Order: sequence, then structure tokens, then C-alpha cells
Amino acid sequence: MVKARRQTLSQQQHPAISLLADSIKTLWQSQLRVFPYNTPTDLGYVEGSLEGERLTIENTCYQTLHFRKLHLELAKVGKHLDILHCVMFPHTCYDLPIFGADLVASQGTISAAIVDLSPVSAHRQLPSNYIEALHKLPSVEYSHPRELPAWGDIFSEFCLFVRLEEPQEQRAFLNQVMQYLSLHCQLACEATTIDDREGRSLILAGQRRYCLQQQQNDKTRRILVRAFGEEWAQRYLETMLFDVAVA
Ligand code: BLA
Repeated sequence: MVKARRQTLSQQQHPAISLLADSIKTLWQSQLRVFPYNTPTDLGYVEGSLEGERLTIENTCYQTLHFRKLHLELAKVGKHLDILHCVMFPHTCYDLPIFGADLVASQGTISAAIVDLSPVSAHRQLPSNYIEALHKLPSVEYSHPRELPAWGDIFSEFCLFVRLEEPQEQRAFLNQVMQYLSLHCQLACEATTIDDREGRSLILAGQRRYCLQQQQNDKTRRILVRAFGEEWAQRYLETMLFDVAVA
């Protein structure tokens, strides 16, 4: 008898999510020198049950010289909801923005697609080389732009937040995510350290604010609470999704 090989989550997800997950991992491996990251052992691969449907979460994490944590999470709720979540947390000795992306696909449509390079410096401004590089990227018009929730004041003027219905817009969005990511990896590798304590503590405060605002996203929290309970969801949000750096 031939036993079915266990598929990875990526192979069972919306094609745009699988493609983006593979592209992100490939780009990390090619543009950065990645090292293993110690994921809490019980949080790497998680299964729970949400109103009779299975919730599966698969995490991939790395660290580099410039990044405290690179995190790619794939989640699947039953047969109808696929999620990609990606955040890159720089070490707090660099004035580097936080790259974040979230794709939520339900019933074939991507209801939420967001990507940003979010500033964490004292003035909540991106470094000037980022502004210059982002302005140079070709701009794309999407048919279904979405409005950010109130906690989304952490995002930059370059934040893209849309619903994606047409395959051509899905391709354009994925392309833009990879452009943001590629320029970020390049500029991050050139960044120099902030040596004064005050400068570093301002960056730390900016990263902390980013995490606390993201933790207010009730749409994410609700899914985790329903599958795993309040306490587990809080721990997951604080230790895996949006953990605050320690000074
Ligand atoms: C929205 N996030 C959502 C939605 C769901 C999730 C179900 C609603 C989709 C919709 O409105 O169409 C769920 N996202 C998850 C879950 C995880 C996840 C369960 O990552 C992980 C386990 N969210 C992020 C990051 C950003 C982000 C990094 O994790 C941005 C960089 C943004 N997600 C984000 C925003 C919304 C969203 C802005 C819309 C919230 C709203 O409209 O209120």
C-alpha cells in the first residue's frame, strides 16, 4: 500500500499565498545570510479547532546580522480561509522600518492584502533612502482599495491595503510585495548602527508601539481565541506574532 506523503501547508493554500511564501523564502536565502532562530518548541507547528474546523499554523523563522527575527507564518482555517503573515523585526540598534505583509484569502478571493515598510524612528518617518527608493517604484492602481482600521496609524504613506479579485491584480500585488522586500533587504544590509543609548531607546519604543498596535487587530485575535482560547491567543500574539524586543 502506498502511503500519502504529508503535504506542507503551503501546497494546500490559495495559489497566490503559496507563491508569495516561496518567493519570500527564496529572496531571504539569496539576499540575506540567515541563521536559525529559536522558535518556542510548542509554537512552530500548531493545530487547533475552530467551530469544528481545523486551524493549522506553520511558522518559519530566521535571524540575521540586521534582523532580530524574520517570521513567515502560514495558517489554514478549514477549507475556506488561508492566511500568510510575514514580519521582519530589525535589531533595535538600526533605524530600519518593520516590513510587514498579510494576505487573507477566503473562498478564492483575497479579501485583505497588505504590505508596508513601517517607520519606527522618533519622528515616525522612514529613513530618507527608503523614501527615495519607494518613490521610484512604479505605482499601481487597484480596483478595490481598503481603508485602514484606527490601530493602523503605525503604517507609512507607502502602505498598500486592498482586496484582490482579478488574477492580474493579484500578480501586480505580489510583484509589489517582492519589490518592497528586495529593496528592504538591500538597504538593511547597508545600514549602520546607532551607537547612542537614547537613539536606540527611541527605536525600541517605536518597535514596541508597532507591536502593541498590531495586537489590537481583533480579526486576528478572534480567530486565535476561537481555536485555542483567550490565554493561548494572548501568549501567541505576544511571543510569536508581535513580540516586543528586549533592550
Ligand atoms: C485583517 N487578519 C485580517 C483578517 C483576518 C486576519 C481574518 C480580516 C480579513 C478581512 O478583513 O478581509 C487574520 N492575520 C490573521 C491571522 C493571522 C494573521 C489569524 O496574520 C495570524 C495567525 N496583520 C498582520 C500584519 C499586518 C496585518 C503583519 O499580521 C500588516 C502589516 C494587517 N490584517 C491587517 C489589517 C487587516 C487585517 C490592516 C484589516 C483589519 C480591519 O479591517 O479591521
